[in-house]
Amino acid sequence: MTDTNPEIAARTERTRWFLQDRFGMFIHWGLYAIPARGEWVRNSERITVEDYRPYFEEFDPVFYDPKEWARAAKQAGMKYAVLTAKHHDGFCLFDSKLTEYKSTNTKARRDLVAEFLEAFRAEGLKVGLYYSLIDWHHEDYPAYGDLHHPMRDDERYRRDPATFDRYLEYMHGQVRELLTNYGKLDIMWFDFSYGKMAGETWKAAELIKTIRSLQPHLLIDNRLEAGGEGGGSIYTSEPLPYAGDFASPEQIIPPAGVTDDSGRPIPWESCITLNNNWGYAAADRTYKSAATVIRKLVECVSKNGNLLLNVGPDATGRIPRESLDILAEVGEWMSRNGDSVYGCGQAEFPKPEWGRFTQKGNKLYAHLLEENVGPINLLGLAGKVKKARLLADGSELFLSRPWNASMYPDDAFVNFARPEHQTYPLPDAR
Ligand code: JFZ
Repeated sequence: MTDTNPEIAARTERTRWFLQDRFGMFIHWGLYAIPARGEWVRNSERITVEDYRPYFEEFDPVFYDPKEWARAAKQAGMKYAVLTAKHHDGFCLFDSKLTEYKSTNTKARRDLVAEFLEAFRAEGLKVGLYYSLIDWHHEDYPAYGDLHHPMRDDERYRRDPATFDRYLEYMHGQVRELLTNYGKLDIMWFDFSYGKMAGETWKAAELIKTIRSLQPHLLIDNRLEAGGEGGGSIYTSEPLPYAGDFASPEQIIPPAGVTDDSGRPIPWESCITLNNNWGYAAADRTYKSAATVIRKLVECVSKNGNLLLNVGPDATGRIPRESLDILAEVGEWMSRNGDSVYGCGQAEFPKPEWGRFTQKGNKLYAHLLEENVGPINLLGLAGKVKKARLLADGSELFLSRPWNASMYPDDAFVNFARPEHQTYPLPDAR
């Protein structure tokens, strides 16, 4: 199905792989791993450029081995990954010609982005880079030297738009570097817009022209126009050229998926942390269980969305043990049940009371999110199910008319059940 709107038709083409792959790894890593109180620490604790400097002098991630990260992602069943090439603190994990504030000038002496890309591509994963539009280190960025909540940057931008042009040159220049010197990228994840600091304030039309000319297939998120809460022309049937290819709800899964004002589905990706921080936070023990992560992934797919699950490597370059353990457990589930995630989307049947459906072609995947203690009803599916199998081990499930079917209108529902739950004779069970 092609769309008459060329922007939307192009988006549909570009996002095809993305909507198949469904599950990716977000990686927030930078100098803030040293104070280990989250990636906003410079702002939230009002740390001056000078007082933040020792982290740059000290940064020495001796255990950075992106091959290990890539293996953990792949083993978890993730198909792509997005690394913070630059976060709001302005520190660059790549060898930019446009700044001295970069990893190659630290004790690491390494282009961390280049190594990340090589390692993840080698595992067959698609690769993306996060690039912060906000920059607390650049002297022409409104917040420079006087950090307050950036929600008020736009007032200062209005007072002095001239110096801001120099920042834009820098920002556009770095995007050009990333898209020129690092081979084929799959995603650029810009972050983020707010108030006046949105769209054309970033010279977004020009930036997008550059991006599309350098790497036409590249996916971009919607944050050249929006923040984590949504908004922007991606939600209309006339998206602007810089509206982005997918919506990026943050820390929530939209209750009914994401559609535009004409009801057309919009590609989307929820980004969600494993504990309560994006950047490494040593004291944050609030890790989600693997079961919770799996449920969230299934919930996203059941609403046509993706899950970008975050890890925050520590200052030595290692993904925290807790995170690796969760990923391994998720991977164990994915190795058996990945067919119910990859290439799947919203089912043509409403959400059942006992869990979620995902669907791929004529296969309906029933995700039972409660203890399996007896037959499960498939309301509205009578006459529509040929057979049922347990995905994890391929074993046969029995389909039947329920014992009390007479209580319901003809053909209202069928049951499926494990053999051990068949406690009464079922003449037409198979
Ligand atoms: C942003 C970043 O600030 C954060 O550090 C992280 O990288 C996350 C993925 O993205 O988080 C936001 C973005 C926008 C809002 C709040 C947090 N917002 O619009 O309120």
